[in-house]
Amino acid sequence: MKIEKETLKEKWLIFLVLGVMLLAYAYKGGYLGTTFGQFISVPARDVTSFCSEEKVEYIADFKLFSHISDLYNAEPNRFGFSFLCGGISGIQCDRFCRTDFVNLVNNYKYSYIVELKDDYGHKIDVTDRATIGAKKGIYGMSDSLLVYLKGPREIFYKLMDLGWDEDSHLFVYFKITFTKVIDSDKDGIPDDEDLCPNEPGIPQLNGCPPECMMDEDCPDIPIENGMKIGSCVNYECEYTIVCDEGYELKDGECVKISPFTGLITFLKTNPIIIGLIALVIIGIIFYKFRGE
Ligand SMILES: [Ca+2]
Repeated sequence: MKIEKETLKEKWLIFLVLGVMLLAYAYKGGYLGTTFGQFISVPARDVTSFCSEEKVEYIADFKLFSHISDLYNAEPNRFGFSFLCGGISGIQCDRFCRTDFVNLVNNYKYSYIVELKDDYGHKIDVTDRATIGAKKGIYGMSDSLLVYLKGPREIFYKLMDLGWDEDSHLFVYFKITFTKVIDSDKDGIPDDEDLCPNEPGIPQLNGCPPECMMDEDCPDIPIENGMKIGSCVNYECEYTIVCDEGYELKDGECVKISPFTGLITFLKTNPIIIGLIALVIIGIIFYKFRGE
């Protein structure tokens, strides 16, 4: 019984420590102020945000705690920045537009630029090495937007090559713009990629509506002495005219086949036979002249 009571005490202690940590976090307004691993939390005061339903933008321009040489020596294999939106006081969420970062990353289009700078205003653009991600916290707490830099060791080599002062502080500037994907006709193809933004369509036609999806969508049409047979080719109806028996297609119409038509067609398509007949005729003429 005695042991159980002591365990209970320790549990309370854990809750107390957690409570103090959470309060400290809430008080600081989304600023954890430490680096854990090679992840650096951006102080909330250093992030400005612009929010509307169509567009959400975050801009941060802040000084890292480390000197360039510290980060260089740390040999980080992953390095990034995050800013957090805490759910305790709500203050942090107000600052970041009460936005769900995971929803933003998954459902909005985004573009960003990331730059590293030193005390003297030298800067390099590392946008092509940056990746954006989002993490959902527990019960809306510590939801974070993450900016990763890939291959940071190479980046720091590059800084040294550029003659940056090892004792200089490292600054980071980033600007992330999320733009809502607007799909007016709700066909799954966003307006800016949709050739027919106000008519529901299909991806194969860049968002334009298809004329047909299968042959049944292109019914056959009876015409005089024949039939227009419809078939669906590349989402458009194509028609072939088939004439009734005894009729042939001429200038888009079915006309009666003349008695000689068959013979002429036969001769046209069999040049060898024409050649043989010609030879026979020539032969007969020669034979006749020879006799005279
Ligand atoms: Ca659309």
